[in-house]
Amino acid sequence: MFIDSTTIVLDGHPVLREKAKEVNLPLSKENEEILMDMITYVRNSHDEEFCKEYNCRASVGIAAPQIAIGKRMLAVSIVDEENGNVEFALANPKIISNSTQKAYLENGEGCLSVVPDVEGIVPRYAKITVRAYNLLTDQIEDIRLEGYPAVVMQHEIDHLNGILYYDRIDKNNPWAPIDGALVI
Ligand code: K1U
Ligand code: NI
Repeated sequence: MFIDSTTIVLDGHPVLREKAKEVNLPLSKENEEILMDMITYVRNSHDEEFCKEYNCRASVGIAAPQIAIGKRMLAVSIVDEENGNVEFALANPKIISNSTQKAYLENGEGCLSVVPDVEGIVPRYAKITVRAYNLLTDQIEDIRLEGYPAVVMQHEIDHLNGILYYDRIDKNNPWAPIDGALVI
């Protein structure tokens, strides 16, 4: 399936509020293809020409419910020249541990399925360990993440649980800083 902006469902679509279902491992050919198409979309979205042609928004991740597929699969591709690129194509990801310290992006988050952006601080864990099958390595891995990649991963895992980032914003005080949190 070729994914472009027309494939992505927007807030209001019921699949975005459902709990996605675990997939069988090893992945079926069909699920392997969906997950490869998801990581390809995120990689492509870093390319200005691609985004112009397919009217897409640059992104660092996508979760299967965003393409109306209620399965526990997500893709992340973060280009970081200083610390190296971070890429995952995961099935059945589960946060198995987290720091007590919180973290948040100082300018808030965005989402391909939420237009326009909702402003405010989105509290996340500063560090997490995720256990998942990674299609890019063909292995079940324990993945330790901190800072920005940890925030992105939590945003994508939220999609698998029917949660959108604005659910986590304090409605009464959207920009209230969080004591002791890592500000990214
Ligand atoms: O899941 C999604 O809707 C994609 C979303 C992921 C995300 C954004 C912000 C914080 C956590 C997770 C996006 O990628 S929105 C676009 C974006 O953040 C971005 C795009 C290009 C370069 C850098 C960031
Ligand atoms: Ni999102």
